[in-house]
Amino acid sequence: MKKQVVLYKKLSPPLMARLHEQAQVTLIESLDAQGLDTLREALPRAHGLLGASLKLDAELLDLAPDLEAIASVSVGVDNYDIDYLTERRILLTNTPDVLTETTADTGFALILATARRVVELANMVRAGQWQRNIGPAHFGSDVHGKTLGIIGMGRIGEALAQRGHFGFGMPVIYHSHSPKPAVEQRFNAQYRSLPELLQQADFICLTLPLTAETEGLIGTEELALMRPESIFINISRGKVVDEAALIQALRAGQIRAAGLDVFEHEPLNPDSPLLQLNNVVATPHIGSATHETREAMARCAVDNLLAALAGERPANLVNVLAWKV
Ligand code: 8YV
Repeated sequence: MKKQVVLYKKLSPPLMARLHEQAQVTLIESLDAQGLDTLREALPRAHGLLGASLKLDAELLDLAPDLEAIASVSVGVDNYDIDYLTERRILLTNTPDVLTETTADTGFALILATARRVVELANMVRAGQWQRNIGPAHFGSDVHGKTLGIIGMGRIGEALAQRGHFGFGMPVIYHSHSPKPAVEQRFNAQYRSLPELLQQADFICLTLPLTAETEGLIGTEELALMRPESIFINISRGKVVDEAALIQALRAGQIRAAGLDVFEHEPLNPDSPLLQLNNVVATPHIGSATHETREAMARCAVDNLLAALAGERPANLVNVLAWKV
């Protein structure tokens, strides 16, 4: 008897075919109100779930008494109640590694776009306002040789350090749970306390997960430590930052600019004050959003789910305590 799998994210035809071979598949086409109703109707028979960007809490998962595994098409797992899942012995898997390089590329895209005012000046050209040679009023800031500060030295932080060190000759400083000797050796990176990093870095990049510990990590006090010429980059989660404090700091010129791929609430409200600021580059959570990487993530999630449903330990198990001993 095939296990019942509920998908709330569309997969490519090859991956759909692979799943259909191994499981009875229900696809939730979209996560609008109707889609969520369909999901609720499907949960009572579900053994496996696969998708992303949906808060799967106890209220929803209590509807799934036979659920064995959830395969998230993401590296971040802040939208899951991990203690609840572990208590119920529901395996949660994610897709690290396959998205590391692409997400670090996004981080550097924001560093360059924000420092060199690419979006603002490209829009000026598009609006037909390029009337004479560019002068100081339109100058940006150099990236090469500037100090790259990385908060959260995991896989993505390391990939960002690699780009800064080898690609742009940037001295790398970092703050993390604990010192990372291998990173220090590879990239000549130096550990700093959070206040020291905020005071010393020219580019301050958030690459850490959203947890109870990191929520609101960057607030008014932390922003006040940054220098007026510093640039703030967030490719982690929006709620790691007090967004109202960031807006205030940008408006007051406490920092030069911000490159943001994530926000407290997504999609970002079109009326957000962030979008009224020329020194903000805002992208719609495109961290891992390339054809190649999203396919690799989905493939990884399918591998994880099929392994879990077959009673095998999946490669990317998040809540290891849920694994039967
Ligand atoms: C996407 C991400 O939001 O992996 C994550 O944690 O934030 C991004 O890759 C996610 O993969 C949704 O598809």
